[in-house]
Amino acid sequence: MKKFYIFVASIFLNRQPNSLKTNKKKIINDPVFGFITIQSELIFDLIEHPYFQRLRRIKQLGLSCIVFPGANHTRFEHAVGAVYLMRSAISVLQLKGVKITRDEAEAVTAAILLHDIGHGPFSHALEHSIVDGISHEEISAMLMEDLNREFNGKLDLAIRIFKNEYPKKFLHQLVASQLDVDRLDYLRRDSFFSGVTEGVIGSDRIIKMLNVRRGELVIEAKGIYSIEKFLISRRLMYWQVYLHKTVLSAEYLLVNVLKRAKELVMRGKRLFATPELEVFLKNRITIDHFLSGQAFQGRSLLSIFASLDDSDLFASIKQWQYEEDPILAYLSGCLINRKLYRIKISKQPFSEASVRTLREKIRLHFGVDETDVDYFLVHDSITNSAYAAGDDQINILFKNGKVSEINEATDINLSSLSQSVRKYFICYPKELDIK
Ligand code: DTP
Repeated sequence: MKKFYIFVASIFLNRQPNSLKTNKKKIINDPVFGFITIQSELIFDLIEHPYFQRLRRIKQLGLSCIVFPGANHTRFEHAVGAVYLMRSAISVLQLKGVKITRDEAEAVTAAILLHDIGHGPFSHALEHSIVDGISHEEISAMLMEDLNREFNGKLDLAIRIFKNEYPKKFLHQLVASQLDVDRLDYLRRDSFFSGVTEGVIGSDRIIKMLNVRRGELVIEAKGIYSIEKFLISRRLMYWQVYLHKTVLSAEYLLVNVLKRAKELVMRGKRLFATPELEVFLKNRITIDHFLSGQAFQGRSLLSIFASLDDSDLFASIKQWQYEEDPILAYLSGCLINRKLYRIKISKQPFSEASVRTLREKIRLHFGVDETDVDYFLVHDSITNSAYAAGDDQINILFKNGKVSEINEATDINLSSLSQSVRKYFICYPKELDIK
């Protein structure tokens, strides 16, 4: 009878009752790694959960697909790929005599599966636009705590590992460090889907070379060339794909669309939006709203966030092209029809005089107030460093037992990869170009 009630309740909740499923095994056909078998019941149940299924609707690379049309893969397959690599890493380390218990293996796998669960629509592109002052890692941690309550504490250890509160530091390093399985998966995957072969790395070789010394992850010296290639690939992928100038132009347009929609809604205008998106348009959501457990429309903010995805944004933006507000209509139309702003990149900041001239041109061309010029002009800088030596450095283990940081261990000069590279950019509508 109890099973029957669970079954009926699950129909109303539009969920299949996991407790009634007998065969909790899954084989996922991944285009990068082939067939990935999910053997653990906990991992199976987490994958089935709506919080995780939402990742199918969040693009891994925000709007990179506007330049690389194949780059439509999602956070879902990235997380599953990272699980596959985590399993390989665990087996390699166990074979080398590193003690990892069955519970630890399951927990570190759950941690990597859920590490990106806190990403919002379009991943990094809107990270600070949807919610202010809180990172996706912090939201991932909150969602894990929420799942942990639902899973009766089965994620206790996974959360400690994720937050680096567990004594075996190398387990956390496999999830989040300069050489974690997150990066090993995303470089290969993003390279595969974007078609940019510069990102291909020898993840198999790197994993085979993993070891642990004094509780921390190290790479055996034979793997040094694979690490050099990994660092260079990361640098190339950042500049060639993630921070490609046209991708930046599109992502800032998206940021401005959302900013304008918020401004109008806060002034009392009614705009087309799903109930979930409406909460984020009507309120300036900060970390405090999450921490205080504030509810909106009778639902917790966390559960509202956990049902927001790319489709909420795209359906609205399609509609906003026809809004009476000319700025929102213009920005939305530009994004939907790929009429992207011109973007210029420079190693030096753009002169104040040139920015002032451009602002004036925009004001006259569009007939907008000085404050609204910012919707048509983006003027900022971007930075990236492929590797940041520090507490969380990549360490190489030599045959004699000596451990050295990669920069000391390698015979080439990798120091430029540790430098933070800054580039300045300016974006504005193409029709303003001087003919
Ligand atoms: P990292 O490990 O590189 O420090 P992270 O924020 O911890 O980065 P994530 O997995 O959340 O790790 O993000 C990395 C992924 O997001 C990877 O697929 C590259 C992509 N990415 C990063 N920045 C951008 C961007 N501005 N636009 C598009 N994609 C991006």
